[in-house]
Parts: sequence; structure tokens; C-alpha cells
Amino acid sequence: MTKFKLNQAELETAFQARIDSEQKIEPKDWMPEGYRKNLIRQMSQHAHSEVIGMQPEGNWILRAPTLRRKIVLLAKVQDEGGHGLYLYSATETLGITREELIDALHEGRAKYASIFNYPSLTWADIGTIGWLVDGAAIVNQISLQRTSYGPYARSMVRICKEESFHQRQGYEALMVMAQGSSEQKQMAQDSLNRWWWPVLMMFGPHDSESANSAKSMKWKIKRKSNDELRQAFIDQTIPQVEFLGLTVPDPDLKWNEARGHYDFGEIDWAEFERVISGNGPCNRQRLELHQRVDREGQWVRDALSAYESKKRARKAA
Ligand code: BYC
Repeated sequence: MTKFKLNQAELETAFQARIDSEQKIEPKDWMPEGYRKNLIRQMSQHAHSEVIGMQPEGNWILRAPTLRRKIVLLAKVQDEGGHGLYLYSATETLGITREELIDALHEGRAKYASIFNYPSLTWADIGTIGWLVDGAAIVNQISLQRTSYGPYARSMVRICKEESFHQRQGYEALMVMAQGSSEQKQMAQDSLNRWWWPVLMMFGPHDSESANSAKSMKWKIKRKSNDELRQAFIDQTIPQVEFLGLTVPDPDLKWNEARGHYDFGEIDWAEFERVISGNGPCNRQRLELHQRVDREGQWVRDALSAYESKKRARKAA
């Protein structure tokens, strides 16, 4: 039988045909270099976000108001660490090591979600993070369950289940405060005021400004656009805000009957740019803690690899 070798253009056409017919791409399949690089970028930034995202909540584990709240928060923060681990493992299937990914984070070559550069100042912020930050993450990640790369899509299924528990525990914590004393209600409102706009920034720049979207949509890495997801999040969240008896800090927010969606005000994109380029309120602190913990854990990784090489040497002997 004659074997034909496909040239680059034919390989790309066959690859796109697989994407268009909704087949998942798996680690050993041929893929264009741009697809691989773009996935490494997005997936590793997603993994970094999960791990750096443990910091604002970790800040409150020792100060949770009751034992029940503390247990729930501890479990949630551990889940986020787990999400980071699935996502690093899924990224490694693209032929890059965990060490390279972490170096890129530490050297400022890889980003993580802008939202985690804001401080968690009060207990109400823990409710708000669960409700809104995890809520926004779910809206985005539900669509990523259908992403074209198999390991990424499968990791999203489990992550979404856990995020859904996170969202509910946050909303429940905030509901208790919103129905509590006037000071507690004020604390909940103040928290919503500070987090609302940064949460809307989680979905990224407008579609017209989104450098990666065209490629990512063509390859079905992204299934919905930044603006579509942001709108879906606002539409589903406003009734929840109203149920709590709170208000969002946006004078332009109003229901648009003709569009069937809420209209809303313009995001402060200058603030977004500042935060994603390293100059947000907590960027330095977040990265320094990650670097310190990484240095302090080096001996554990050294011990593990020394043990592994000893085992291998013994087996070979
Ligand atoms: N923050 O071309 P664009 C969680 C960057 S964690 C920072 O539209 P793309 C949780 C973007 O990277 C869940 N950077 O990008 C954890 C790009 O720069 P580069 C986090 C942002 O990729 C703990 C540039 O701006 N979820 O739930 O097409 C506790 C232009 O943007 C942001 C994910 O990571 C941002 N918000 O679309 C609690 C979801 N937005 O890379 C909760 C996975 C944009 O070219 N990621 N940039 O240097 C995605 O879905 C997409 O990457 C995005 C951006 C929608 C975020």
C-alpha cells in the first residue's frame, strides 16, 4: 500500500475540518504550532489564576466568623488549588513543563486573572468572591467545556461542578449579611461596590480589542466571545442582586426591552490595562508570595526527584 505524506497546508485543512466537525483534538494528534502556543497561553494563565486566586480568600481562613464558615472556606480554597493542578497537568500534555510555566509567571511573561490583584478587605468580600468571581468564572468555563482541546474540555467539566458549589456558598454567605444588621448590610453593599467593575473586567477586553479572539474562535478554543459572556453574566446576576436588596454601582444599568438584555456603563479600561500590566493594587504582593512559597518548597521537589532517581537506579542495577 502506498503511504501519502500530507504537506503543511493539507495538514492544516484536515485539522480545521476536524475542528469544524466538533471532533476533540487530543495530545498526540497533529496540530498547528499556533494552536498549541495559543492553548498553552490560555490554559497556563487559567492555571495560574486558580492558584494565585487562592490568596485573597486564604487571607480570611484564620478569621472566618464561625467554624462552619471556616470549614467551607478551607474546602473551597483547596478546590482552587486542585483546579490549578488539573490545568497544569492538562497544559503539560502540550509538551511544556510545569517549571517552564511557573518561570513564565514569575518573570511576568504569563498573566493571571486581573481580579486577583484586588484586596479582600472584609468578610463580606469572601461572600462576594464566591458569588461574583466564581459566578463569572462559571459563565466562562461552561462555554469552555466545549473547547476543542480534549484535556482542557474534560478538566472544565469537573471544575464547573465545584465552581457551582463555590458560587452558592458565596451567595448564601452574602444573603445572611444582606438580611442581617444594618452594618452587615452596609458591609455587603460596600463589597459589591468594590468588586462589581473588576468582576466585569474578568471577561477581557471588548471583542473589537481582543487580540486572540479571532484565532481562538476559528479553532474553537473559545466558544463564546468576551462581550457575549459578559452580557450573559450581567443578565443572570442582576436578579440575584435585586433579591439581596443591594444595588450595583452603575447608574447606566437598565433593562433594555428591545434587546432583551441589560444595558450597562463603560468599564474603566485604563484601570484594566494597569492591572494586567502589573500595576494593580496587589500585583506585587501576589507574585512575591507565590515566588517565596515556590522557593521554600524547592527542597520537597528536590527530595522527590532524588528519591525517584534512586529508585530508577536500583531498578536498573
Ligand atoms: N485578566 O485577546 P484577549 C477562578 C489578557 S480562576 C488578565 O481577549 P483571550 C477562581 C489576555 O490574556 C478562573 N488578563 O484574550 C480562582 C491577553 O493577553 P496575552 C479564571 C486578561 O485569551 C480562585 C490580553 O488581555 N478563568 O475562577 O482571548 C478563586 C487580550 O485579551 C484578562 C480563566 O482563566 C483578565 N481578566 O480572552 C476564585 C478563563 N482578560 O495572553 C475563583 C480562561 C484578558 O495575549 N481564559 N486578558 O498576553 C479565558 O477564557 C480567556 O483567556 C479570557 C481572555 C476570556 C480571560
